[in-house]
Amino acid sequence: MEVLFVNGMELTKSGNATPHIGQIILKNIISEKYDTEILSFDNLVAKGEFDINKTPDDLIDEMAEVILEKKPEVVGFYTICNTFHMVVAVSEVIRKRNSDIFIFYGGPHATLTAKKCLETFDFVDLICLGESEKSIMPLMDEIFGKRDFSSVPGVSYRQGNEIKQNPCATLLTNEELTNYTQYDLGGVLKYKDARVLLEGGRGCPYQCTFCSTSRFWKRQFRVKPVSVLIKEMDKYHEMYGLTSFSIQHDLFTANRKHLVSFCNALIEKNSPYVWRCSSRVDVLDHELIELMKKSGCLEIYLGIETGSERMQKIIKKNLNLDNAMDMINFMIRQGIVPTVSFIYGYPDETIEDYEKTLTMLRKVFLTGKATVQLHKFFPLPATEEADKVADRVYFDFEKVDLSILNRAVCGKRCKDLIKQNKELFLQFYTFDSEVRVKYPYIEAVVMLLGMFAGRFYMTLYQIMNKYEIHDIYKRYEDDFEMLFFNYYELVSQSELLDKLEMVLKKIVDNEHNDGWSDIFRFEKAVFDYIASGNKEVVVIDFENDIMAYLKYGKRVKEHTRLMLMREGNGGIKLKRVPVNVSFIA
Ligand code: B12
Ligand code: SF4
Repeated sequence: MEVLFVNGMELTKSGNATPHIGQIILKNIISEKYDTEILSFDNLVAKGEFDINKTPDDLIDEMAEVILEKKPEVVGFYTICNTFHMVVAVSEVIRKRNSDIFIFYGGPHATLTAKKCLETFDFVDLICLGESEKSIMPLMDEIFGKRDFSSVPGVSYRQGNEIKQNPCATLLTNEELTNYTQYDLGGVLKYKDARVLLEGGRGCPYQCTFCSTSRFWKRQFRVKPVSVLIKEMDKYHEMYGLTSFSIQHDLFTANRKHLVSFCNALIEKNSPYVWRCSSRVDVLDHELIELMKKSGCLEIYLGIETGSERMQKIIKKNLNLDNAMDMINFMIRQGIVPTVSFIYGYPDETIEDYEKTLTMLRKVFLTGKATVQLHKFFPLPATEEADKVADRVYFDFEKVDLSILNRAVCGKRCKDLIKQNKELFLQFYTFDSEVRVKYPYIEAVVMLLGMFAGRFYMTLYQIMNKYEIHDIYKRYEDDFEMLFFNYYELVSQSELLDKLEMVLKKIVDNEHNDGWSDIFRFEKAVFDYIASGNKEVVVIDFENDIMAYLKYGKRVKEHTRLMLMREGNGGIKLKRVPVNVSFIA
């Protein structure tokens, strides 16, 4: 094997098998000349072909072993903030085991930390900066040729004791992007119901202070021509029968004219496709949302980031929050599901700002039709927000954001790397602020809201309707702390859900005077019945009239008996029966 591209080093138990668009494009470019393969460890985990039940340090050796077994001459790693330590640790082992292998990096994290990375790790031979389509072939020709990189665009490399950085090639135009479509998503798409990751284009014209996208793509917004996008969708449909698309672009909706013609084209051809994308509320309006829905848009990811007008300005997101709520509500009325994402723990955030975020998050949750996310701010290298705290951060393994570091596979070697190289691993460092000290485990609450929104919506609705999120947090802080610390020790998703359910039950039992226990019991019974596949009739008694609650949202204290039964199509039916009727098994 000549070239091996490596990605997917999260190694979570659930296994994240999404194919990586960038590496597929690069592989396609060089495959005509070089024997090239892509290796995703997360994909192997998902397929049960890479066992992660080993000590974290053994996992590093094991990953290096899998790479070495393929006997590559060149190994290129995709780098992203959350797994950069794994990439570095694995690279070090590879170099020790076989010093002939050329090791190079690409992707956001290495691009944004290139100079420091090459200065620090002598086993990294070269870094490709940013967009790499125009660099990859000349680079390969030099690696397999004279190894004179001086004329390869957009690379940084070591020459003697000096770090050289070549100017980047011009970024791809909308039309040029068209040349880099990857129909065979690495052979991963086998299932008819799979969701295709379709590259919509690149670059976001905004410059939020916590985000690294603007630096990476140089704020140059590009979008693939409508005819090309539709052709790609048709091709996936033709090849695999696929109809569900996830359009990958930080801001697919930035160009109104393009978006309108994309939607109209789908409507005109009466397409069977459904699609999702990311957007900002301030580039949308009612008319556009209606059109998007009509053309098959099912979900829109919205980064609202903060519920405080003051913080909106500080992080340069500059959203009008009344308009944001209006757009969210309008999407819901149209039948589009918004995923609304917030961040807390920014350097300049006060308790007042933060509580405004929680209040807005609660408002969104109470719509009953949106997914909410809350992330802890982490300082991404080369961003404006990170600069504000770079001199007062410290590394505390227990305080790293749950969504950024998979602690279960971060062992001594990786921890040492992180501790010794603050600048390169700033994203795993933390700092104190009044909000971060007062609410250290708040993500666990939002996890509860997110993971249980479908299963226990009415129960959660009752709780959220009565209490502000920060009040609930304070009442059950110890339970949330336990959950947080156990998070990565839990063997499976179902174990995590069981623990979450226990916390929810505790809240419900403590507040039993409101009849919440009945609603909780009802939702649990329905879920368990569905999950069990049970075909027998099940009868359950309640202190309250659950049907009245379901119908009118009102609590009526009256002994009720409900019957759950399976329908012919596998669905379930719910029927109220007189309390004096009993069933003989
Ligand atoms: C789609 C996406 C996802 C998908 C991933 C789907 C997939 N497997 O590709 C999902 C939802 C799973 C995801 C998750 C996360 N993501 Co994300 N994601 C994106 C997004 C929006 C688009 C990526 C994309 O496909 N771009 C298009 C392709 C063509 O570009 P590319 O992958 O960068 O590849 C090009 C270059 O990087 C380079 N290249 C890539 N690989 C290599 C390898 C070599 C050897 C070389 C030489 C060059 C090279 O060449 C390619 C062509 O030009 C980007 C933002 C963005 N616009 O890039 C964020 C982004 C990459 N994600 C980010 C983050 C933080 C995450 C999470 C950590 C979030 C979280 N807290 O959970 C997780 C991590 C998951 C993981 N380990 O991969 C950050 C990374 C920041 C950083 N500095 O590292 C970004 C930049 C978003 C941001 N605004 O900050 N993400
Ligand atoms: S957060 Fe979103 S809008 Fe802001 S710069 Fe990043 S991608 Fe653009």
